[in-house]
Amino acid sequence: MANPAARYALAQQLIGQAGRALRLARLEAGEILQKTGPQDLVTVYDRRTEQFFRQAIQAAFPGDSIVGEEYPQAAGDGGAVWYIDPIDGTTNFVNQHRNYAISVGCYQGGQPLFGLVLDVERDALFSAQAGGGAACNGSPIRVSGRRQLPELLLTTPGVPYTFLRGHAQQQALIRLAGQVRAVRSMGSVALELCQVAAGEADLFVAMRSSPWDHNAARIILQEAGGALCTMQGQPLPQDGPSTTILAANSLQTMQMAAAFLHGA
Ligand code: 2AM
Ligand code: CA
Repeated sequence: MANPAARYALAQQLIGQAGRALRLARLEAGEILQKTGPQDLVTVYDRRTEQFFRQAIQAAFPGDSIVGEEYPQAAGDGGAVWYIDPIDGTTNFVNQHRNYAISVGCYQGGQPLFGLVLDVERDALFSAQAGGGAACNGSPIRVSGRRQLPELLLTTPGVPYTFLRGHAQQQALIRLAGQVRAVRSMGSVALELCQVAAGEADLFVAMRSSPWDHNAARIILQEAGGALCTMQGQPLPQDGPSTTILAANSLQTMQMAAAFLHGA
């Protein structure tokens, strides 16, 4: 069995160090690169931060696997699996220097061990260990108790993908946007899921999210009392390619939203 406490302590130490370094970062023009186009950026800081985590984790736990956004998976030999997004919300990092996160999730044998999401510029560390509830900077957090559609705040990280591009739920999502209290978009899967966990948002939809984007925050959301699934109502896979997400402040709200999206 893994040693969750030692891994959790290492993750806390590394995320603190990496956050301090990113707060000091001042991007130069040549340090911003396009991955697939102008809406898909990577910076030298994404790569440097992920290498920092990889080297420290591999040194401490050589049997662990690491799944990160910027480098190919490092396959271990049966230890824990780490999901690392060195910067979630890279576009915000580039244009705002705020509203971006470092996301570190750790699993063993398909079971969650812990999740850490650092809102870097607010220095707000969202955390959860399996079965231990969720916290922000050590203070417990909890989902909201809102249940009625007209009182819900909906967030979505990618407005064009959610509302503008054609997909099976597009029209239903546009109708949903017209019935909830408000729609917000911060542009970070991890931070928006943590907003639901903290009761600051009630419903979340994403048309694409990768394991490193959501595997830390999903533990935090579930420990805070929330629920999540794919847009098709299936359990969110731990691995694999990009997926849709429907997340909510409770199972009840999630089921209500799923029924709305599928015309029930
Ligand atoms: P990133 O900043 O780590 O790239 C912005 O819409 C949100 O969606 C961010 O959390 C962003 O993560 C994520 N995202 C951006 N491109 C993505 C893609 N191709 N697949 C999955 N998630 C993506
Ligand atoms: Ca990223």
